[in-house]
Amino acid sequence: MIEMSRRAMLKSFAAVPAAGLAGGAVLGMPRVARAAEFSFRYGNNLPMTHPLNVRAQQAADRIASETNGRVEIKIFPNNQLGGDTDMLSQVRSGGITFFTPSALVIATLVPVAAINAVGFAFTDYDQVWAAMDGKVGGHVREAISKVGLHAFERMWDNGFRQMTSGAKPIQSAADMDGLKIRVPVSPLSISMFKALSAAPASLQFSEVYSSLQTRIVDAQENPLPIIQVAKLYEVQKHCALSNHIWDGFWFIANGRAWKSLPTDLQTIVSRAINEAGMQQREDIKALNASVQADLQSKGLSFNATDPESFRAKLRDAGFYGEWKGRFGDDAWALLEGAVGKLA
Ligand code: X2X
Repeated sequence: MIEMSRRAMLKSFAAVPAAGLAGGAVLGMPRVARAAEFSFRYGNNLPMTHPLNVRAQQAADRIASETNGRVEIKIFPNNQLGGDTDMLSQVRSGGITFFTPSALVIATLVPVAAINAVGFAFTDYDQVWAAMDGKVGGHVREAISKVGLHAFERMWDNGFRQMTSGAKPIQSAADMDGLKIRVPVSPLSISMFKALSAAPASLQFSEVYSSLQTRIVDAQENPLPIIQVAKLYEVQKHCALSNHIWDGFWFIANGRAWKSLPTDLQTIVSRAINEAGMQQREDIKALNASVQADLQSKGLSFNATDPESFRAKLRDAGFYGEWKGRFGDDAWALLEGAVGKLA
């Protein structure tokens, strides 16, 4: 019920032309700022404090200034417009113009987008950015364009995902047995955690804190900066440094809205968003150096894991073979070209 009425409201918003919202100067009234020619809404699932939103806001300010106010981007952070699944359908319909889904999430629409999230594929950031700024990323962007969305060139960093739990620490693959763990709404995540004998549950990010608090699940997995900004240390005790998936956000735009922008404005918007993405990567890199100490001081206890036990279990369960088949030989060859032989 609530979902329905919210959607109806969003639709009616989207139908109002930008010029209709601001109103011109009325005789005898103070001058009202001129309405932007292109007024865009950008939704995402993270709090304003995450580097993604800090840098996106700077990009929006830069775009407003470099276009002399012709392009305005308003950010709706923190799932204000609904969860990832809602925002993905809104960006397709044009209800919102921009969205930054994780690769795991956009993969529900563009399956090959999950290729960077194959378990234990990447060992470090040099490998990650060479692949995502190179052929692997190019292949994914091409697939995204086929569903009517525009993906900007530079992917933004979410990070290497780590596992947190409440009851007991996770040290090796054996500890995954039957573990109720929240994962994003993504077929690859479900497949991977099932292959590890866990009991994964797909939940929107907006549900993670409360599902841990009410013990619907006992564990979750996310990069440390997310665990920090979403305060997941308040509802989790242990953190296993598993580095099991590298995850990033694609900055995407509704294809029709993007094409409606004159090329000079497209150039300004692309440059601002891509450069903000590069700075956001540096922010996460800097955070990665300090975030563990901060989380420890807030009561989360950390342990290392035995990565080979996880890889062996995934191999034995046929995980790599299955996903090679699902992504296709071409995409898989690009991934293996970046990280070495996997299956
Ligand atoms: O939902 C998550 O776990 C998050 C925030 O990492 C994603 O966007 C996939």
